[in-house]
Amino acid sequence: MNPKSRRFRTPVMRVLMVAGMMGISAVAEEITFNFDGDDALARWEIQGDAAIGDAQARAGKALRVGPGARATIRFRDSDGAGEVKIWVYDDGTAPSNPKESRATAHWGVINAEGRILAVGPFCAKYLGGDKSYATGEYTPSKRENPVWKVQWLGVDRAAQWREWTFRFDPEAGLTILVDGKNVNATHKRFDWDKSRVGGFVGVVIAGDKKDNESQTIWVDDVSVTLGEAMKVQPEAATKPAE
Ligand SMILES: [Ca+2]
Repeated sequence: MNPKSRRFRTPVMRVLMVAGMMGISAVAEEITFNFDGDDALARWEIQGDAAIGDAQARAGKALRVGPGARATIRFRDSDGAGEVKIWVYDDGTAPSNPKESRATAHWGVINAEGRILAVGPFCAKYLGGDKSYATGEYTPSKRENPVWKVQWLGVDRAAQWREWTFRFDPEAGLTILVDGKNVNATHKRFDWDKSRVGGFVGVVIAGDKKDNESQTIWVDDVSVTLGEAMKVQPEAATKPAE
């Protein structure tokens, strides 16, 4: 940090402290990851074949997530509101039988109890994972599979960089957007009331199932804004777990 930016930062922090003491919520900080620096994965928990690379990136380098890999980052201990934006490059690779159930690559949020809500080209007999995306939801520690709780989004796959947004508004709940457009803009596809992820603590990017038909995805420019506690919860979260 150069001396000029240090001088700038101190008064800003004082303002935030005063705001906090007065009970005014401070302006939320945006945390960004461009995966370009040597320490780009310092805060991430990496399992399996996920690493920084430059074969595919929006700018500079990107996070390559191979089959069976997982990259996780947590920002707080309890669930809250806020917004997660993830740029993903999905080259469109699909298994030969897309009607066979498959936990494909996926990206999304994780809550305090370790439950994940993510988007991916999930495959099942009632989905079209070779052509489009769905949400999936699961708790890995309970040996659940994301395709057991899927919601078809009606968003076509295309081999290009796309921005996926998970916006948890404390009063309006979760909205999922792709390239800035609400997936529910024309038809209600995603029903948050069916989810048990009522807020988030972090971000998860998971690789495809590991076999001879696997794909690798690329992630760049992840940005996270942490908000206050959620004031509303999805209906499913108010009921006992199945
Ligand atoms: Ca980058």
